[in-house]
Amino acid sequence: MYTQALDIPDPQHKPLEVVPAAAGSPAGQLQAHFDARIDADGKIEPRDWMPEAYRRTLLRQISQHAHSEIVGMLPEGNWISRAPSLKRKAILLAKVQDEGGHGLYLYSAAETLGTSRDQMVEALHSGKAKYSSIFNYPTLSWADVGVIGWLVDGAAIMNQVPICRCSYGPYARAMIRICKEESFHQRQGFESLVVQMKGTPAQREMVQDAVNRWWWPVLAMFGPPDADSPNSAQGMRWGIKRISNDNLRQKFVDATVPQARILGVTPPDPALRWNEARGHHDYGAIDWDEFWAVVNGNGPCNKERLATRVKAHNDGQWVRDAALAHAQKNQARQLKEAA
Ligand code: FAQ
Repeated sequence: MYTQALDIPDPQHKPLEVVPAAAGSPAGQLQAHFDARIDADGKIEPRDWMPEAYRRTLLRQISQHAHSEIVGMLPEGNWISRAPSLKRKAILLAKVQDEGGHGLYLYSAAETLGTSRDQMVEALHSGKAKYSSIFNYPTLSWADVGVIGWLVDGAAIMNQVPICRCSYGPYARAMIRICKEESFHQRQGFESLVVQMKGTPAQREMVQDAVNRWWWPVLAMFGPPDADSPNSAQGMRWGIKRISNDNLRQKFVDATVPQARILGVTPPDPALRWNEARGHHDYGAIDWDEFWAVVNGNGPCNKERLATRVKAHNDGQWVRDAALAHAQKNQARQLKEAA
């Protein structure tokens, strides 16, 4: 349903404004080399010189992204033991496991920028690091699991396909596999909803109720409007961000409205209509006060999500200790054999 074909160039994307190198200075030459590579749409690799601000921006975005995948396991994870059939349970288990895998690829990509997994996990657990607002909303019914696949994974793919062309090699390569898996996730969510919509009136109502609750938080997931997005301009000049928050949101609405029609659900937005002149759907105002409240830790489930993550991490300490002891034993044995 969603493919790499979604990744059309953003007409507002401006090429990097090359900072002139201070003639002959080694720092200037490094900067000029970096700028030229970005300008030529080349890749920056971990051992390449990069400006400190580029490294910090990537670290911020990739670690936030990794945390989102890990915290994102929780809302759907709540339904693994309550899935309505063995088939749905197996699918959900695999999906949640995939999200864990995405978090791990992304932590690995972030580690290439010179930070440790422990530092990133500590930032998440202490509440310093951000993760996606969307995972602070509750999953109240089984229909929520389908709607997360359809809408949340759908929004995630829309945002992430352009990151496959990110200028930082390890992030771009991680995203290729992640997007393939997210595409499967989105389809399974849609398929689950198709089945529910063919069910009883109560099942159809349950799906509509889930759509009503998730629609607006999903639109907010793309981030603040371009005019209020402090990181966008630089991120786009560096080739980290390829399409702006508002343009991605618009692409998502345009792609999703026909899917809603096929399903037989109505997005909860009276202002939603096709605008022939613009060639896009118009949509109503997003509640940005709610978005910032959630981002700043005051959403419906922020405290519960963090507490669950911290507990899972602490409960797993014995596994990390055992793995470390095993590795140390193996290393000692190998040294002895080599001696
Ligand atoms: N939630 O200046 P911008 C998924 C923050 S993965 C929380 O526009 P930027 C898979 C932003 O960090 C979902 N905070 O920032 C899945 C910044 O704060 P900072 C995650 C948000 O970086 C599916 C401030 O607002 N995806 O769903 C949010 O240029 C199903 C100003 O914003 C990614 O992370 C938000 N929604 O653009 C898993 C993709 N939006 O750091 C399980 C990669 C903005 O300055 C089940 N990330 N903020 O303190 C990106 O593409 C970008 O980082 C954006 C934000 C677009 C999220």
